[in-house]
Amino acid sequence: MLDRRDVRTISARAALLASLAGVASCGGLSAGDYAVYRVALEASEQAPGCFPGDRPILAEEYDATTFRDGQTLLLYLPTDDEAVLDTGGLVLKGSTKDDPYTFEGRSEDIEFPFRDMVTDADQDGISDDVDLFVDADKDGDDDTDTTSDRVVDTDGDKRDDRDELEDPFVDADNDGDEDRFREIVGGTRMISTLRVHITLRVDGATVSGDVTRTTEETCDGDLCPPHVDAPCVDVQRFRGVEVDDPDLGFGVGAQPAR
Ligand SMILES: [Ca+2]
Ligand SMILES: [Ca+2]
Ligand SMILES: [Ca+2]
Ligand SMILES: [Ca+2]
Repeated sequence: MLDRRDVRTISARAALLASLAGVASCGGLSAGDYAVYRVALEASEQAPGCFPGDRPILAEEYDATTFRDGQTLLLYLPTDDEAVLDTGGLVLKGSTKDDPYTFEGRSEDIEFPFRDMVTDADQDGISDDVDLFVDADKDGDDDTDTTSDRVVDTDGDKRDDRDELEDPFVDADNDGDEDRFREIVGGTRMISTLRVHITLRVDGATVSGDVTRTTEETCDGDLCPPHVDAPCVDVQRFRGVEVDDPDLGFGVGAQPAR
């Protein structure tokens, strides 16, 4: 089981290996070239943040396996500077200037969890409870001041819109929806981030490296929970060999391998 210090140590080691490798070219590939590798992935090592409440489930600490997951990696160079790694499920971009190769991908999923149905008669997006000037009938007079604005009747049914008992349904635009209410979305955002980082060391016809997946939940706004779980860092190491004359099928119409 990895803790954060272990993750940092691995990162430091990876950086050291990268610097020791120097500036030698990555496998001698240039624009238009590709290489296919079949690799065996070890069981993943997960940081405490991958478990509910950041607490690893005790029994899982004793889990062990010597089985490996098999995966095919396709490395190709669209340009002399750009390296792309297709893992079958994800396609990640990297640079040919890195040795070993490093590939990065990142996605963000943003949710606005707080929504509320409020009165917003003038539909300006500000709840009328806190709206300093409400003017649904657009006559320039504040609807909340019954002295200056004596009648507000946007749907022309001769019933004052401000009194829900007098006018129980206001629908000036005839779309079947009540005009005085509106769903307001709170400013608080929950952000789910996935980052994938792959290091790929090419040594002749063999490869090795690691896949680090980091998933993180963060919150931005006034209504955030006091505690958000630590990021889940999941590391899988792999080793493999280059496959000569691979029989590959991709995308639409691709034939499954036999
Ligand atoms: Ca309003
Ligand atoms: Ca008005
Ligand atoms: Ca009315
Ligand atoms: Ca309406």
